[in-house]
Formats: sequence, C-alpha cells, structure tokens
Amino acid sequence: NSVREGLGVFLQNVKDFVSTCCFSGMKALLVEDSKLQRHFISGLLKKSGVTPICMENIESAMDLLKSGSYVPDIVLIDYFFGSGKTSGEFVNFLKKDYNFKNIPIIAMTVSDDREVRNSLFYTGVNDFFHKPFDVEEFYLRLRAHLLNKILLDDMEKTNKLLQLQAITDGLTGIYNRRYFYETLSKEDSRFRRTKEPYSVILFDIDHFKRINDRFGHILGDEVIKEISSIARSLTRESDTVARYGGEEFIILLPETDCNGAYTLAEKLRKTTESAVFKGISARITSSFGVACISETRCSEKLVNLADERLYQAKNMGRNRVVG
Ligand code: GH3
Ligand code: MG
Ligand code: MG
Ligand code: MG
Ligand code: MG
Repeated sequence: NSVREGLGVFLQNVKDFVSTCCFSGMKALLVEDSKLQRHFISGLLKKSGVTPICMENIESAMDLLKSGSYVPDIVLIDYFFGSGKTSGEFVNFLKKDYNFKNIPIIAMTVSDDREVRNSLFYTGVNDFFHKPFDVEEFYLRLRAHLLNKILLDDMEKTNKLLQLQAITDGLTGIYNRRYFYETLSKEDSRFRRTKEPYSVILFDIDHFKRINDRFGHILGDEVIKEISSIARSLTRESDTVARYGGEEFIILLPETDCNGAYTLAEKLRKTTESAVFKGISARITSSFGVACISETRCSEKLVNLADERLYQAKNMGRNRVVG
C-alpha cells in the first residue's frame, strides 16, 4: 500500500527534508484517537525535527489550548473520533481564537467522501491528508505548511517591531513626539467625557550646546539618555514620557491637576540638577513649563502654554519650573 511505497523512499526523503528545513523547535499538536496512528504520525513528525504533543480526544486537546500554556505551530487532527464526534467543533474553536490565527490545521481522515472533505475546508482547515499517507507527500505538505507558518510569524514579528519603532525615539527608547500627540488626543477625548483634568510638563536641558562643546556629542547623547530614564523612573506607568525634540522632553500626566504636575516637575528639576553624569564634570540643569487642561480647555493651546512657560523659565534664569 501507499504507506509501504512511501517508506521505500522514506529514509532518503527524510534526510533531504531535515537537511533543507529547520523545523527543530517547532511544535505540532496531534489529535488522533487511534493509538497506532498516533504512534506512526508522531514518529514521522519527530524525524523531521518537529516536536509533537499527542492527544487522543478533542476534549483534552481543547483543554490544553485553553490553558494558554501551549501554542502549537501546526495542528494535525483526525476526523472521526470513537466517541462519535468529528473534528468540526475543534476546528471552529481554533478559528475563533485570534491567538491561533496563524496555525495551519491539517485534517486527516480515511474517508473518501467529498462532502466530508469539503465541509472540513468550509470550517477552515488549511489542508487535508488522506489516510493512509503517502509518506513523501506527508512530508512535502508538512514542509509547505510549516514554511508558511514561519513566514507568517516573521511577518507578524516585523510588523510589531515596525509599530514599536514608529512610536519610539531611537536614541532614548522613550516615546517620540508622534506618539505623544496620539496619546494627547486620546487623553483629551477622555477629559471631555470625564472632566478629569490632565497636565503636561515640557522641559529642556539648559545650555546643552555648551555641554556638547565641552564634552563632545557622544557624552551629550548619554546625558539625553540618562535624563530620559530619570523622567521615566519618576513618573507613573500611565504617564507618557516622550522626546519632543533634541534636548527637549514632554510628559503627559493623566488625572493630574496643576499642583500635581508642578510637584512632579519640581522633583524632576531637583533630580536632574543633582544627578552625576559619567564623564561630565559639570552640573546639568533643566527648565520646565507646566500647564493643565483646566487652564486652556484645548489640547493644542495646552502645549503652547507649557512652551510659553518653558520660555519664561529660561528667561528667568533657567533651572526652574514655571506653572
Ligand atoms: P537653552 O538653555 O536655551 O536651552 O540652551 P541650549 O544650548 O540647550 O539650547 P539650543 O537650542 O541653543 O541648543 C540645543 C543643543 O542641543 C544644540 C544641539 O546640538 C543639541 N542637541 C540636540 N539634539 C541632540 C542630540 O541628540 N544629541 C546631542 N549630543 N546633542 C543634541
Ligand atoms: Mg479516528
Ligand atoms: Mg533653546
Ligand atoms: Mg536647551
Ligand atoms: Mg531646545
């Protein structure tokens, strides 16, 4: 039969297969009620480097996935189960869960019924392996699905990275100006709904040109990074700390009034003033402008007001907070 024929070319194919693919570390969930089949298919999977977890019924496979502790790279599932159940329920369950959206589902059955086959495709399986297998075909199909899975995972990873890069400042790792404005707009909508005031702190390192001139750009960059992390460490998780420009930073403080924002700015001012920076034998200070939405009622004017106050702080001799 075809399994035996397949086995004839099996060893060479497995060798080629394993040498051209790198599936070690990939995980397969095998749901199959026949012990013999489980043993045979899991053996094939292991030879390709794929690590199988075998389940003999739909319920235990579903429990495993629901636990969240296991996310396979591929699911191979039998069609008929001894209990009279078919795999449809399980396929539906997989298809509904966003976490499993990239996982190829392979249905396996001895049935030649086209209705069975088509209904499986309708429920969302990606492929259909007819039992008994042609081993070579099994591996070729397996490879096609796993390569596709790797590609999807890579794309997802790249997308996430790009999304993160789009909102992050490259030097400091804090948010960028774009993200600040996105968050400001959301915070402003929330303010209109809840009337809970929010504030911003805009601050700028004093005479930073001199720091660069005296100690060089590299150390200047380090100062910018260090001040970002000071700002990060003194604020809450719910605050948004962003690099507004070269040596200028902005902080969005939800649920914070003028007093709260002023207090934090003062704390930041004192902390940066007394901080010691590696390789820099000079005191570094910053000037701060603070404004609260209850003063302007408009988010655009809010940033302008903070900017005007920062400018005042500079004119009044720097190293101070104007709020
Ligand atoms: P002020 O107190 O008025 O703010 O004086 P200042 O010298 O800090 O302000 P100015 O705007 O004249 O100069 C800002 C300096 O910050 C000049 C610029 O080279 C430097 N700078 C901006 N971005 C970076 C950066 O990413 N790295 C370094 N090392 N320096 C930067
Ligand atoms: Mg069965
Ligand atoms: Mg300036
Ligand atoms: Mg400056
Ligand atoms: Mg500046």
